[in-house]
Amino acid sequence: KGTSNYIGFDCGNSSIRTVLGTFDGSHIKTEVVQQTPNQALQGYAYDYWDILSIFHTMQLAMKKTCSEVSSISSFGISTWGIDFGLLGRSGELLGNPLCYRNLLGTVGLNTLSDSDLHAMFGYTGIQNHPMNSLYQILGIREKLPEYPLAVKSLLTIPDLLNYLFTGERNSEVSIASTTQLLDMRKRTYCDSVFSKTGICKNWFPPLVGHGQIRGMLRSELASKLGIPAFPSISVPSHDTASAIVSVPTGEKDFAYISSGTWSLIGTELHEPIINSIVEKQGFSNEGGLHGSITLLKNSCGMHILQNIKRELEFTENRTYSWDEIVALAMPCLEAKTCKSFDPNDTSLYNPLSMIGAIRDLTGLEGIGDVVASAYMALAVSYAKGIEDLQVITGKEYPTIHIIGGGSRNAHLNQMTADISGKRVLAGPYEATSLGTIAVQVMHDNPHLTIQDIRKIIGDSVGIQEYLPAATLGK
Ligand code: LFR
Repeated sequence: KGTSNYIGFDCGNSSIRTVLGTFDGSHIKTEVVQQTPNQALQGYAYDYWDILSIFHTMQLAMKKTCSEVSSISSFGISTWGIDFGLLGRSGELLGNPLCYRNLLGTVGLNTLSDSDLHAMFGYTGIQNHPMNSLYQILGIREKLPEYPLAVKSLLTIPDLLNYLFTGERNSEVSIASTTQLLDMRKRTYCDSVFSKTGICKNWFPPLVGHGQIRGMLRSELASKLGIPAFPSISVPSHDTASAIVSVPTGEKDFAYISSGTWSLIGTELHEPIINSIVEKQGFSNEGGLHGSITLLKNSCGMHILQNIKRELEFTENRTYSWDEIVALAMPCLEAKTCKSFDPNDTSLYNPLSMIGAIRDLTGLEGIGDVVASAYMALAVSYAKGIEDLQVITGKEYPTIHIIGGGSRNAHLNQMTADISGKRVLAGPYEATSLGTIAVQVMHDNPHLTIQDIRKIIGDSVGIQEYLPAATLGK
Protein backbone atom coordinates (compact mmCIF):
# COMPACT_ATOMS: atom_id res chain seq x y z
CA LYS A 1 0.00 0.00 0.00
CA GLY A 2 1.40 3.41 -0.97
CA THR A 3 1.54 6.56 1.08
CA SER A 4 -1.08 9.30 0.97
CA ASN A 5 -0.29 12.99 1.25
CA TYR A 6 -2.31 15.69 2.98
CA ILE A 7 -1.99 19.40 3.68
CA GLY A 8 -2.69 20.68 7.17
CA PHE A 9 -2.92 24.42 7.76
CA ASP A 10 -2.40 25.59 11.31
CA CYS A 11 -3.04 29.33 11.47
CA GLY A 12 -2.28 30.63 14.91
CA ASN A 13 -2.14 34.08 16.45
CA SER A 14 1.63 34.16 16.10
CA SER A 15 2.40 31.93 13.10
CA ILE A 16 0.87 30.35 10.02
CA ARG A 17 2.17 26.85 9.49
CA THR A 18 1.63 24.70 6.45
CA VAL A 19 2.40 21.07 7.05
CA LEU A 20 2.70 18.18 4.62
CA GLY A 21 1.41 15.02 6.28
CA THR A 22 2.08 11.55 4.93
CA PHE A 23 0.37 8.36 6.04
CA ASP A 24 1.89 4.98 5.13
CA GLY A 25 -0.69 2.79 6.86
CA SER A 26 0.99 2.83 10.26
CA HIS A 27 2.69 6.19 10.84
CA ILE A 28 1.84 9.81 10.18
CA LYS A 29 4.88 11.90 9.34
CA THR A 30 4.80 15.69 9.19
CA GLU A 31 7.05 18.18 7.47
CA VAL A 32 6.64 21.93 7.93
CA VAL A 33 6.64 23.27 4.38
CA GLN A 34 6.25 26.88 5.31
CA GLN A 35 6.05 28.93 8.47
CA THR A 36 5.18 32.62 8.34
CA PRO A 37 4.82 34.92 11.33
CA ASN A 38 1.35 36.25 12.04
CA GLN A 39 0.26 39.13 14.21
CA ALA A 40 -2.71 41.43 14.62
CA LEU A 41 -2.09 44.82 13.00
CA GLN A 42 -3.17 48.18 14.29
CA GLY A 43 -5.93 50.02 12.47
CA TYR A 44 -7.40 53.30 13.63
CA ALA A 45 -9.13 52.34 16.88
CA TYR A 46 -8.90 48.55 16.69
CA ASP A 47 -6.46 45.80 15.76
CA TYR A 48 -7.23 43.62 12.73
CA TRP A 49 -5.99 40.47 11.01
CA ASP A 50 -4.60 40.89 7.52
CA ILE A 51 -6.71 38.01 6.23
CA LEU A 52 -5.94 38.39 2.52
CA SER A 53 -2.25 38.28 3.19
CA ILE A 54 -2.86 35.13 5.29
CA PHE A 55 -4.85 33.64 2.38
CA HIS A 56 -2.09 34.58 -0.08
CA THR A 57 0.54 32.98 2.16
CA MET A 58 -1.53 29.79 2.32
CA GLN A 59 -1.97 29.68 -1.46
CA LEU A 60 1.78 29.93 -2.01
CA ALA A 61 2.36 27.24 0.60
CA MET A 62 -0.21 25.00 -1.07
CA LYS A 63 1.56 25.39 -4.41
CA LYS A 64 4.92 24.67 -2.81
CA THR A 65 3.58 21.54 -1.08
CA CYS A 66 2.12 20.26 -4.34
CA SER A 67 5.50 20.65 -6.01
CA GLU A 68 7.12 18.39 -3.37
CA VAL A 69 4.94 15.30 -3.79
CA SER A 70 3.25 13.56 -6.71
CA SER A 71 -0.30 13.94 -5.44
CA ILE A 72 -2.26 15.51 -2.59
CA SER A 73 -5.44 13.80 -1.36
CA SER A 74 -6.98 16.75 0.47
CA PHE A 75 -6.39 19.70 2.78
CA GLY A 76 -7.76 20.84 6.13
CA ILE A 77 -7.69 24.24 7.82
CA SER A 78 -7.50 25.00 11.54
CA THR A 79 -7.14 28.47 13.04
CA TRP A 80 -7.53 30.34 16.31
CA GLY A 81 -11.10 30.66 17.50
CA ILE A 82 -13.63 33.42 18.01
CA ASP A 83 -12.72 35.94 15.30
CA PHE A 84 -14.73 36.28 12.09
CA GLY A 85 -15.10 38.08 8.79
CA LEU A 86 -18.28 39.75 7.58
CA LEU A 87 -19.53 39.34 4.02
CA GLY A 88 -21.95 41.65 2.24
CA ARG A 89 -24.66 40.78 -0.27
CA SER A 90 -22.12 40.33 -3.10
CA GLY A 91 -20.21 37.70 -1.13
CA GLU A 92 -17.21 40.00 -0.77
CA LEU A 93 -15.55 40.76 2.56
CA LEU A 94 -16.69 43.97 4.21
CA GLY A 95 -13.29 44.54 5.79
CA ASN A 96 -10.47 42.84 7.63
CA PRO A 97 -11.59 40.71 10.58
CA LEU A 98 -11.20 42.44 13.94
CA CYS A 99 -8.81 40.93 16.45
CA TYR A 100 -10.55 39.74 19.64
CA ARG A 101 -8.05 41.68 21.79
CA ASN A 102 -10.13 44.85 21.86
CA LEU A 103 -12.77 46.46 24.05
CA LEU A 104 -15.74 45.73 21.79
CA GLY A 105 -16.49 42.47 23.55
CA THR A 106 -16.63 44.18 26.93
CA VAL A 107 -18.98 46.80 25.48
CA GLY A 108 -21.13 43.98 24.10
CA LEU A 109 -21.09 41.97 27.31
CA ASN A 110 -22.09 45.03 29.33
CA THR A 111 -25.30 45.37 27.30
CA LEU A 112 -26.58 42.25 29.11
CA SER A 113 -27.70 41.98 32.74
CA ASP A 114 -26.10 39.52 35.16
CA SER A 115 -29.12 37.26 34.93
CA ASP A 116 -29.00 37.34 31.10
CA LEU A 117 -25.31 36.45 31.26
CA HIS A 118 -26.01 33.59 33.61
CA ALA A 119 -28.69 32.43 31.15
CA MET A 120 -26.20 32.65 28.25
CA PHE A 121 -23.84 30.29 30.05
CA GLY A 122 -26.75 27.96 30.77
CA TYR A 123 -27.90 27.90 27.14
CA THR A 124 -24.48 27.39 25.63
CA GLY A 125 -22.17 25.81 28.23
CA ILE A 126 -19.52 28.36 27.24
CA GLN A 127 -17.82 30.76 29.66
CA ASN A 128 -19.05 34.35 29.29
CA HIS A 129 -15.73 35.75 28.11
CA PRO A 130 -15.88 39.22 26.53
CA MET A 131 -13.79 38.03 23.59
CA ASN A 132 -16.42 35.46 22.45
CA SER A 133 -17.89 36.24 19.02
CA LEU A 134 -21.30 36.69 20.66
CA TYR A 135 -20.08 39.71 22.65
CA GLN A 136 -17.92 41.03 19.80
CA ILE A 137 -21.04 41.07 17.62
CA LEU A 138 -23.02 42.94 20.29
CA GLY A 139 -20.11 45.38 20.65
CA ILE A 140 -19.97 45.93 16.88
CA ARG A 141 -23.68 46.72 16.94
CA GLU A 142 -22.96 49.48 19.50
CA LYS A 143 -19.72 50.92 18.18
CA LEU A 144 -19.58 50.06 14.47
CA PRO A 145 -23.26 50.15 13.48
CA GLU A 146 -22.49 50.49 9.78
CA TYR A 147 -21.44 46.82 9.67
CA PRO A 148 -24.68 45.09 10.72
CA LEU A 149 -26.54 47.13 8.10
CA ALA A 150 -24.46 45.58 5.31
CA VAL A 151 -23.79 42.05 6.65
CA LYS A 152 -25.32 39.05 4.90
CA SER A 153 -23.07 36.40 6.34
CA LEU A 154 -20.59 35.90 9.14
CA LEU A 155 -17.77 33.39 8.77
CA THR A 156 -15.26 32.50 11.49
CA ILE A 157 -11.63 32.64 10.36
CA PRO A 158 -11.32 28.99 9.18
CA ASP A 159 -14.77 29.18 7.57
CA LEU A 160 -13.72 32.34 5.77
CA LEU A 161 -10.49 30.75 4.54
CA ASN A 162 -12.40 27.66 3.41
CA TYR A 163 -14.81 29.95 1.58
CA LEU A 164 -11.96 31.76 -0.16
CA PHE A 165 -10.41 28.42 -1.17
CA THR A 166 -13.59 26.58 -2.18
CA GLY A 167 -16.40 29.12 -2.63
CA GLU A 168 -18.52 27.15 -0.10
CA ARG A 169 -19.93 28.77 3.01
CA ASN A 170 -20.15 26.30 5.87
CA SER A 171 -18.83 25.74 9.37
CA GLU A 172 -18.37 22.88 11.83
CA VAL A 173 -19.05 22.42 15.52
CA SER A 174 -15.61 23.07 17.04
CA ILE A 175 -15.09 26.55 15.62
CA ALA A 176 -18.79 27.39 15.84
CA SER A 177 -18.70 26.60 19.58
CA THR A 178 -16.16 29.42 20.11
CA THR A 179 -18.80 31.93 19.01
CA GLN A 180 -20.93 31.05 22.10
CA LEU A 181 -23.90 30.74 19.75
CA LEU A 182 -24.29 26.96 19.99
CA ASP A 183 -26.25 24.91 22.48
CA MET A 184 -23.54 22.43 23.39
CA ARG A 185 -26.04 19.85 24.61
CA LYS A 186 -27.37 19.59 21.06
CA ARG A 187 -24.25 20.80 19.18
CA THR A 188 -26.43 23.10 17.03
CA TYR A 189 -27.15 26.83 16.90
CA CYS A 190 -29.01 27.99 19.99
CA ASP A 191 -32.31 29.73 19.22
CA SER A 192 -32.59 31.16 22.73
CA VAL A 193 -29.33 33.10 22.30
CA PHE A 194 -30.47 34.51 18.95
CA SER A 195 -33.87 35.53 20.27
CA LYS A 196 -32.46 37.04 23.49
CA THR A 197 -29.83 39.11 21.70
CA GLY A 198 -31.54 39.82 18.38
CA ILE A 199 -28.48 38.55 16.50
CA CYS A 200 -29.54 37.40 13.03
CA LYS A 201 -29.39 33.59 12.72
CA ASN A 202 -29.36 33.84 8.92
CA TRP A 203 -25.84 35.23 9.01
CA PHE A 204 -24.53 31.82 10.08
CA PRO A 205 -23.66 28.98 7.71
CA PRO A 206 -24.75 25.35 8.14
CA LEU A 207 -22.57 22.98 10.16
CA VAL A 208 -20.84 20.15 8.29
CA GLY A 209 -19.96 16.94 10.16
CA HIS A 210 -16.30 16.00 10.69
CA GLY A 211 -14.64 13.93 7.99
CA GLN A 212 -17.01 15.16 5.29
CA ILE A 213 -16.03 17.26 2.29
CA ARG A 214 -16.43 21.01 2.91
CA GLY A 215 -15.80 21.90 -0.72
CA MET A 216 -13.39 21.51 -3.65
CA LEU A 217 -10.57 23.91 -4.36
CA ARG A 218 -12.06 26.50 -6.73
CA SER A 219 -11.03 25.67 -10.28
CA GLU A 220 -9.90 29.26 -11.06
CA LEU A 221 -7.64 29.15 -8.02
CA ALA A 222 -6.31 25.69 -8.86
CA SER A 223 -5.41 26.75 -12.39
CA LYS A 224 -3.90 30.03 -11.19
CA LEU A 225 -1.65 28.02 -8.85
CA GLY A 226 -1.03 25.34 -11.48
CA ILE A 227 -2.22 22.54 -9.18
CA PRO A 228 -5.08 20.01 -9.36
CA ALA A 229 -8.32 20.70 -7.50
CA PHE A 230 -8.63 18.56 -4.36
CA PRO A 231 -11.16 18.67 -1.51
CA SER A 232 -11.15 20.48 1.80
CA ILE A 233 -12.06 17.99 4.52
CA SER A 234 -14.08 19.03 7.56
CA VAL A 235 -11.43 18.75 10.27
CA PRO A 236 -12.01 20.31 13.69
CA SER A 237 -11.20 23.77 12.40
CA HIS A 238 -10.66 25.27 15.82
CA ASP A 239 -6.92 24.81 16.43
CA THR A 240 -7.50 23.68 20.01
CA ALA A 241 -9.93 20.93 18.97
CA SER A 242 -7.56 19.64 16.28
CA ALA A 243 -4.70 19.67 18.78
CA ILE A 244 -6.73 17.56 21.21
CA VAL A 245 -7.27 14.93 18.49
CA SER A 246 -3.55 14.29 18.66
CA VAL A 247 -3.13 13.74 22.42
CA PRO A 248 -1.10 10.51 22.37
CA THR A 249 -3.08 8.53 24.91
CA GLY A 250 -5.01 5.29 25.08
CA GLU A 251 -6.89 6.49 28.17
CA LYS A 252 -10.55 7.49 28.07
CA ASP A 253 -10.04 10.12 30.77
CA PHE A 254 -7.02 12.33 30.37
CA ALA A 255 -5.94 15.88 31.10
CA TYR A 256 -4.26 18.12 28.56
CA ILE A 257 -2.82 21.58 28.25
CA SER A 258 -2.83 22.78 24.66
CA SER A 259 -0.05 25.30 24.87
CA GLY A 260 0.31 28.17 22.43
CA THR A 261 -0.50 31.87 22.68
CA TRP A 262 -3.28 30.59 24.95
CA SER A 263 -3.14 27.61 27.26
CA LEU A 264 -6.25 25.49 27.11
CA ILE A 265 -6.44 23.32 30.20
CA GLY A 266 -8.98 20.54 30.05
CA THR A 267 -10.23 17.06 29.34
CA GLU A 268 -12.39 15.30 26.76
CA LEU A 269 -15.97 14.27 27.57
CA HIS A 270 -18.92 12.67 25.81
CA GLU A 271 -21.44 15.15 27.15
CA PRO A 272 -21.11 18.73 28.42
CA ILE A 273 -21.05 19.56 32.13
CA ILE A 274 -23.08 22.73 32.60
CA ASN A 275 -23.36 23.68 36.27
CA SER A 276 -22.45 26.42 38.73
CA ILE A 277 -18.93 25.11 39.46
CA VAL A 278 -18.06 25.10 35.77
CA GLU A 279 -19.48 28.61 35.46
CA LYS A 280 -17.65 29.89 38.52
CA GLN A 281 -14.30 28.35 37.55
CA GLY A 282 -14.57 29.76 34.03
CA PHE A 283 -14.51 26.49 32.08
CA SER A 284 -16.15 26.04 28.66
CA ASN A 285 -17.74 23.03 26.97
CA GLU A 286 -16.29 23.52 23.51
CA GLY A 287 -16.88 21.20 20.56
CA GLY A 288 -14.37 18.45 19.75
CA LEU A 289 -14.08 15.74 17.11
CA HIS A 290 -17.21 13.73 16.27
CA GLY A 291 -19.49 15.16 18.94
CA SER A 292 -16.99 15.02 21.80
CA ILE A 293 -16.80 17.92 24.26
CA THR A 294 -13.46 19.54 25.06
CA LEU A 295 -14.20 20.86 28.54
CA LEU A 296 -11.48 23.42 29.06
CA LYS A 297 -10.34 26.59 30.68
CA ASN A 298 -9.04 29.32 28.44
CA SER A 299 -5.99 30.57 30.26
CA CYS A 300 -3.33 32.99 29.16
CA GLY A 301 -0.31 31.12 27.79
CA MET A 302 2.78 32.01 25.78
CA HIS A 303 1.24 35.42 25.02
CA ILE A 304 3.07 36.77 28.06
CA LEU A 305 6.49 35.37 27.14
CA GLN A 306 6.02 36.14 23.41
CA ASN A 307 5.35 39.76 24.30
CA ILE A 308 8.29 40.01 26.70
CA LYS A 309 10.55 38.59 23.96
CA ARG A 310 9.14 40.95 21.31
CA GLU A 311 9.55 43.93 23.62
CA LEU A 312 13.17 43.09 24.50
CA GLU A 313 13.96 42.63 20.81
CA PHE A 314 12.38 45.94 19.95
CA THR A 315 14.02 48.02 22.69
CA GLU A 316 17.44 46.42 22.32
CA ASN A 317 17.22 46.16 18.53
CA ARG A 318 18.47 42.55 18.44
CA THR A 319 16.91 39.09 18.39
CA TYR A 320 16.54 36.84 21.42
CA SER A 321 16.41 33.05 21.23
CA TRP A 322 14.11 31.19 23.63
CA ASP A 323 17.23 29.76 25.30
CA GLU A 324 18.36 33.30 26.06
CA ILE A 325 14.96 34.12 27.53
CA VAL A 326 15.15 31.05 29.79
CA ALA A 327 18.72 32.00 30.71
CA LEU A 328 17.49 35.40 31.91
CA ALA A 329 15.04 33.69 34.24
CA MET A 330 17.22 30.87 35.61
CA PRO A 331 19.17 32.70 38.33
CA CYS A 332 15.96 34.22 39.73
CA LEU A 333 14.12 30.90 39.64
CA GLU A 334 16.99 29.25 41.48
CA ALA A 335 17.29 32.06 44.02
CA LYS A 336 13.45 32.03 44.32
CA THR A 337 13.35 35.82 44.08
CA CYS A 338 10.48 35.79 41.59
CA LYS A 339 6.81 36.12 42.43
CA SER A 340 3.83 34.45 40.81
CA PHE A 341 0.89 36.51 39.52
CA ASP A 342 -2.43 35.83 37.81
CA PRO A 343 -1.63 35.40 34.09
CA ASN A 344 -5.28 36.15 33.33
CA ASP A 345 -5.13 39.59 34.95
CA THR A 346 -6.83 41.99 32.52
CA SER A 347 -3.80 44.30 32.58
CA LEU A 348 -1.91 41.62 30.60
CA TYR A 349 -4.52 41.23 27.88
CA ASN A 350 -3.15 43.76 25.42
CA PRO A 351 -0.68 45.99 27.31
CA LEU A 352 1.53 48.63 25.73
CA SER A 353 4.38 47.11 27.72
CA MET A 354 4.15 43.53 29.00
CA ILE A 355 7.33 43.98 31.02
CA GLY A 356 5.88 47.13 32.63
CA ALA A 357 2.57 45.38 33.37
CA ILE A 358 4.39 42.51 35.14
CA ARG A 359 6.54 44.96 37.09
CA ASP A 360 3.31 46.61 38.27
CA LEU A 361 1.75 43.29 39.26
CA THR A 362 4.77 41.86 41.08
CA GLY A 363 6.58 44.96 42.32
CA LEU A 364 9.79 43.36 40.93
CA GLU A 365 12.06 45.41 38.66
CA GLY A 366 14.86 43.23 37.25
CA ILE A 367 14.23 41.66 33.86
CA GLY A 368 15.36 38.25 35.18
CA ASP A 369 12.72 38.44 37.90
CA VAL A 370 10.08 39.56 35.39
CA VAL A 371 10.74 36.58 33.11
CA ALA A 372 11.08 34.13 36.01
CA SER A 373 7.80 35.38 37.48
CA ALA A 374 6.11 34.83 34.13
CA TYR A 375 7.28 31.19 34.06
CA MET A 376 6.21 30.71 37.64
CA ALA A 377 2.80 32.29 36.98
CA LEU A 378 2.14 29.97 34.04
CA ALA A 379 3.18 26.81 35.89
CA VAL A 380 1.07 27.76 38.92
CA SER A 381 -1.95 28.50 36.71
CA TYR A 382 -1.53 25.12 34.99
CA ALA A 383 -1.46 23.25 38.30
CA LYS A 384 -4.48 25.20 39.56
CA GLY A 385 -6.38 24.62 36.30
CA ILE A 386 -5.88 20.85 36.55
CA GLU A 387 -6.96 20.88 40.21
CA ASP A 388 -10.15 22.75 39.27
CA LEU A 389 -10.75 20.27 36.46
CA GLN A 390 -10.47 17.36 38.90
CA VAL A 391 -13.09 18.99 41.15
CA ILE A 392 -15.43 19.52 38.18
CA THR A 393 -15.21 16.01 36.75
CA GLY A 394 -14.61 14.18 40.04
CA LYS A 395 -11.72 12.35 38.38
CA GLU A 396 -8.04 12.22 39.17
CA TYR A 397 -5.57 12.80 36.34
CA PRO A 398 -2.11 11.44 37.22
CA THR A 399 -0.60 12.69 33.95
CA ILE A 400 -0.82 16.04 32.19
CA HIS A 401 -0.34 15.95 28.41
CA ILE A 402 1.19 19.22 27.27
CA ILE A 403 0.75 19.56 23.51
CA GLY A 404 1.33 22.27 20.92
CA GLY A 405 4.17 24.72 20.29
CA GLY A 406 4.56 25.59 23.98
CA SER A 407 5.29 21.94 24.83
CA ARG A 408 8.85 22.49 23.60
CA ASN A 409 9.43 24.70 26.62
CA ALA A 410 11.31 22.12 28.71
CA HIS A 411 11.73 24.39 31.67
CA LEU A 412 8.04 25.19 31.92
CA ASN A 413 7.20 21.49 31.55
CA GLN A 414 9.45 20.62 34.49
CA MET A 415 8.05 23.45 36.61
CA THR A 416 4.52 22.26 35.82
CA ALA A 417 5.41 18.73 36.93
CA ASP A 418 7.05 20.07 40.09
CA ILE A 419 4.23 22.38 41.11
CA SER A 420 1.35 20.05 40.19
CA GLY A 421 3.06 16.95 41.57
CA LYS A 422 2.01 15.12 38.39
CA ARG A 423 3.81 13.44 35.54
CA VAL A 424 4.00 15.64 32.45
CA LEU A 425 4.15 14.11 28.98
CA ALA A 426 5.16 16.74 26.46
CA GLY A 427 4.29 16.38 22.79
CA PRO A 428 3.39 16.35 20.05
CA TYR A 429 4.39 19.97 19.52
CA GLU A 430 2.93 19.87 16.00
CA ALA A 431 -0.42 18.98 17.63
CA THR A 432 -2.84 21.11 15.62
CA SER A 433 -1.55 20.23 12.17
CA LEU A 434 -1.24 16.57 13.17
CA GLY A 435 -4.91 16.69 14.22
CA THR A 436 -6.00 18.25 10.94
CA ILE A 437 -4.01 15.63 9.03
CA ALA A 438 -5.26 12.76 11.19
CA VAL A 439 -8.90 13.59 10.46
CA GLN A 440 -8.12 13.59 6.74
CA VAL A 441 -6.48 10.20 7.20
CA MET A 442 -9.69 9.04 8.92
CA HIS A 443 -11.72 10.32 5.96
CA ASP A 444 -9.69 8.07 3.64
CA ASN A 445 -9.57 5.16 6.13
CA PRO A 446 -13.02 5.05 7.72
CA HIS A 447 -12.19 1.94 9.75
CA LEU A 448 -9.74 3.95 11.91
CA THR A 449 -11.15 5.08 15.25
CA ILE A 450 -9.93 8.01 17.33
CA GLN A 451 -8.19 5.46 19.61
CA ASP A 452 -6.36 4.02 16.58
CA ILE A 453 -5.40 7.53 15.49
CA ARG A 454 -4.03 8.47 18.92
CA LYS A 455 -1.98 5.28 18.97
CA ILE A 456 -0.64 6.00 15.49
CA ILE A 457 0.30 9.53 16.55
CA GLY A 458 1.95 8.26 19.75
CA ASP A 459 4.00 5.83 17.64
CA SER A 460 4.90 8.53 15.12
CA VAL A 461 6.22 11.38 17.29
CA GLY A 462 8.66 11.81 20.16
CA ILE A 463 7.15 12.36 23.61
CA GLN A 464 9.19 13.71 26.57
CA GLU A 465 8.48 12.73 30.14
CA TYR A 466 8.94 15.06 33.14
CA LEU A 467 8.54 13.68 36.64
CA PRO A 468 7.84 15.93 39.62
CA ALA A 469 10.81 16.70 41.84
CA ALA A 470 9.46 15.91 45.29
CA THR A 471 11.28 18.76 46.98
CA LEU A 472 10.08 21.55 44.73
CA GLY A 473 6.98 23.58 44.39
CA LYS A 474 5.46 23.26 47.81
C1 LFR B 1 -5.98 29.02 20.76
C2 LFR B 1 -7.33 29.69 20.62
C3 LFR B 1 -8.18 29.49 21.83
C4 LFR B 1 -9.09 30.64 21.69
C5 LFR B 1 -8.10 31.71 21.37
C6 LFR B 1 -8.64 32.92 20.72
O1 LFR B 1 -5.18 29.31 19.68
O2 LFR B 1 -7.99 29.22 19.49
O3 LFR B 1 -8.81 28.25 21.92
O4 LFR B 1 -9.86 30.87 22.79
O5 LFR B 1 -7.17 31.07 20.53
O6 LFR B 1 -9.13 32.63 19.48
